[in-house]
Amino acid sequence: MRLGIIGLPQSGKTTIFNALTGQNLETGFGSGGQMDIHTAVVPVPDARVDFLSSLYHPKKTTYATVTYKDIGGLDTGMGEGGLSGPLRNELQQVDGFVHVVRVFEDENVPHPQETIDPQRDIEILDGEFLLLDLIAVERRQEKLKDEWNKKPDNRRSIEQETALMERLRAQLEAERPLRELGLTPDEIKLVSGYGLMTLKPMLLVFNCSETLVPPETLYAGEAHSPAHMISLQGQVEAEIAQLDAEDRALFLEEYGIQEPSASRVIRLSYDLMGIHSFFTVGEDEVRAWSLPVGGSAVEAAGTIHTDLARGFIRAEVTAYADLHELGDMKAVKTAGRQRLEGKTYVVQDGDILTIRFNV
Ligand SMILES: Nc1nc2c(ncn2[C@@H]2O[C@H](COP(=O)(O)OP(=O)(O)OP(=O)(O)O)[C@@H](O)[C@H]2O)c(=O)[nH]1
Ligand SMILES: [Mg+2]
Repeated sequence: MRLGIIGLPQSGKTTIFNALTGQNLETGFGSGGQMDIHTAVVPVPDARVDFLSSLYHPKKTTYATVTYKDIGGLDTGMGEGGLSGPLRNELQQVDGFVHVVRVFEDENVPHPQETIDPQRDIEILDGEFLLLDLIAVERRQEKLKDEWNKKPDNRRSIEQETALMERLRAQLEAERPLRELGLTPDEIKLVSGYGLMTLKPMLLVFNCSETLVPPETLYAGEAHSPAHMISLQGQVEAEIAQLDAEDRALFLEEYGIQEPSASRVIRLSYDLMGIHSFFTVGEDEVRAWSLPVGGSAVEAAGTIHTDLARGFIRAEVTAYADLHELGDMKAVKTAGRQRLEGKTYVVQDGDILTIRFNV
């Protein structure tokens, strides 16, 4: 899963990229309209993995991961559909967005709109994406008209897609993001080649100064749900991420912080993507794997190895909560809480799986 960190110039994207990834890229330079991209793979913090690891003492512990891309340079033409081709291309390739919105006041850091106004900034970027999508949908509609004349044999599928495009267009003209439409998997597949921006999930991250301001007071629009917003202190978080484990623990204790906001952002952005985790356990490795919500046991097996899907017989399934409650796998089995499931079983978040297979 790849998430693009985006936002207006000087909103703190690179600062928050550093906070999420533990990197130490220079901030404050200003990309000056140039495309400027950094990438890092980040483990998703998960207390369940920590517990499993303490239970099995494996040689290796592997967390689920997300990839963050700090995508700088979204300034020229913003709000006018004027993003450059290469930049648009980068944006189209990520699976979702982390939109960094500036809340912090600092007269040494210029704001492209001069004043601090989070709601306005969100609307500028949303407006840009709505416009890009509208252009893409209109272009596709033109193409479909052509095809109707050129390919009479395909008229059925052309008609279906034309109806879908009409729905998309109506939504965009009402200035609403496409992600709200709740398209079916088939419909999503149909439009997947068009790089539609507002179809991708988006997390709003409000970058505050010394005092945290709750998201609800910063954004009153309807295009984003409160569940997909979070406030943090970018600079403090970036500093925490530079500390080693021991110093970090001391720092958090001193300030009475349960966990860094960066960890919550990582988990939120993982959840936002419509994926969840199942686990495999053993002496060699305790590992979290990502699976789309609704994925089946055989799909989970295939995520581990294609052979496991090909030769799938049964999955031994234990709910994480049962293992956590009963303390070890033997007790789980004795209590009759381990199940054998077939290929079509819908894997639940936190399931511990052992695949029985034969190839
Ligand atoms: N006071 C304060 N300054 C911040 C905070 N976050 C970032 N800054 C400063 O704001 C400036 C811009 O931060 P960057 O992280 O470089 O912003 P950016 O969005 O990556 O900027 P571009 O890539 O140029 O668009 C830097 O000087 C940061 O030190 C914050 O939470 N508080
Ligand atoms: Mg930057």
